[in-house]
Amino acid sequence: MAVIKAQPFDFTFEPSTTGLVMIDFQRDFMEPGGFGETLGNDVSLLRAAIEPAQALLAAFRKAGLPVIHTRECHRPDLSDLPDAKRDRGAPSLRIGDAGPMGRILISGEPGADIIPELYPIKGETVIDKPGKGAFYSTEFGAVLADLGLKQLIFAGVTTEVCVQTTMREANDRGFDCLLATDASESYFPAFKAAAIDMITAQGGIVGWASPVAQIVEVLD
Ligand code: TIU
Repeated sequence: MAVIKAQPFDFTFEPSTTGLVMIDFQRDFMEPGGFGETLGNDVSLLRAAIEPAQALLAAFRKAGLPVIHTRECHRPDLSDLPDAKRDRGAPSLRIGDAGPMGRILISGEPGADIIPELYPIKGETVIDKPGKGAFYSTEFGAVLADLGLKQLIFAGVTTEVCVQTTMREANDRGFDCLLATDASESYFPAFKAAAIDMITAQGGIVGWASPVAQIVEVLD
């Protein structure tokens, strides 16, 4: 067993049953002209997570441990897009509309793909998901079971939306979940801080949190 210094207490894990989950590091959230910006957000805020996430990804690859990437996106025919999701709010472009990086949040379009800085390599699984959580309507749970994983380390965007939702779903399914705090960002810094507090309060009610440096040190 290995131990990472974390909040609210040490995260003890078996490396051979631990995987890295990289949530939605997509151009649509991280670059101008994508879904995040259509919702009125300053997407530059998310870029602080890139360098720490690169360090975490490199450490997992070096250790030969599994990496799973997710992408929030929908089928080109929108058959997996609920009206409630498409019609919510007043975005400048809706999901499926044509934007500068192709159709917003549609599978196969440039905007829905992962940013080049964190692009998956051969052997890494990529899960396309129509919801905020990675388990809903995907093969994510089956992939984790096939890999025999019990502990999951999370990076990704945005902290309080897709990352926290997936951590909560994984926690309910019996996984020990650790958030790599600086490898995750939000359009709302206060929400990121609150999400970390929510995850770790009450004796780690959803899981643990630790900066990348403390995780990488143990994987080395
Ligand atoms: N809007 C926002 O903060 N997030 C999302 O819509 N999806 C993800 O978090 N990936």
